[in-house]
Amino acid sequence: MSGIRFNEALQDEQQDQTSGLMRGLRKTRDILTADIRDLVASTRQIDDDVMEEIETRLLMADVGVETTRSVIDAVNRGIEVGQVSDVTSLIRALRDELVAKLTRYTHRLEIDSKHRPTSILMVGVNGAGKTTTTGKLAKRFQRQGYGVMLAAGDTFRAAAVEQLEEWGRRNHVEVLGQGTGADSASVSFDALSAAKARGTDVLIADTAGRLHTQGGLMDELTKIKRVMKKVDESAPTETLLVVDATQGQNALNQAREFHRAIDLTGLIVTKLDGTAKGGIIFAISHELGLPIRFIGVGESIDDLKEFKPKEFVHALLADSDNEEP
Ligand SMILES: Nc1nc2c(ncn2[C@@H]2O[C@H](COP(=O)(O)OP(=O)(O)OP(=O)(O)O)[C@@H](O)[C@H]2O)c(=O)[nH]1
Ligand SMILES: [Mg+2]
Repeated sequence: MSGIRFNEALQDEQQDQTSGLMRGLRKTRDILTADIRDLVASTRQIDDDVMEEIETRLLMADVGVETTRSVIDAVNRGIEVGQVSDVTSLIRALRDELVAKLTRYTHRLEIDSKHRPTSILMVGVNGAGKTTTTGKLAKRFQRQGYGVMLAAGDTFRAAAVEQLEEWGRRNHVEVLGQGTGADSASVSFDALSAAKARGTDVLIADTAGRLHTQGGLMDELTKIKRVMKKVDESAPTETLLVVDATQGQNALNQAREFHRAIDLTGLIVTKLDGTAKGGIIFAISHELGLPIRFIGVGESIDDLKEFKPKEFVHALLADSDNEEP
């Protein structure tokens, strides 16, 4: 990215955050609220049929049974006491309830400059978006002024190391690796040692994709964590599961199993742009109680957004007739 574009990107970050989210969450929004005004207009009131339709849509968007039930109950109470009486107040009530479901999960990923490096271990199934998200995160931290180093811990897939190294060369981010076939734990150990010795702010370690059902490969992640602790007892600072939102309920299973096996500290949910089931965010948060750190809403670098419940919900439930989210 050129210097000028870089500056523009910084200036436009807030705007991008909003418009990128709107674009990225379009498919889910279409299911949830695209024609909600028509729906209410056809019955001229917010009655049981309207609420049932909204309930169905929340379920279709994979929000999850419990969360949907609780949101619908709360909105129904609003209708009873007259707080919800038209489409605008209906959308507002839905938003408030949905935001409330997520606000427990808002902790930001903090970089502690007094304790270098903050180490981030990226894990997840094949193709979830670990490597591209590692790159996007590295750029993000660099923009914020932090020194970043990457560990090419996917030593399994042919060309994975070269892929990351090439990316690092183009983006001026140092990548430490030992080539395909090397021991991933040893790569992470060496990279963390180097980052610590040099006082680098952030080390991000990529890993090979694996299924949560592959016991041996899950053990390898435990080993990676163990050897990182030999360098720094508190490492890895973050163990982030990258899940692909288009996998719906399967993403939820992965989150559950990875958390059980290796104690996650948070999640990154990618490819929300490719699914109408963006509600999976609610189900994952509800069930795991883990913070969602970032969300991916597209393939470009700016499409990795910090997860902010209010912005997220507003982008899902835009009241298109009269406002920006
Ligand atoms: N549309 C969209 N595509 C994404 C997003 N995040 C990642 N991708 C794409 O998903 C594909 C797989 O990404 P990778 O980063 O290679 O996934 P990975 O988890 O490293 O895969 P393995 O190393 O094979 O396990 C790439 O084509 C990415 O561009 C996103 O938020 N939206
Ligand atoms: Mg990868």
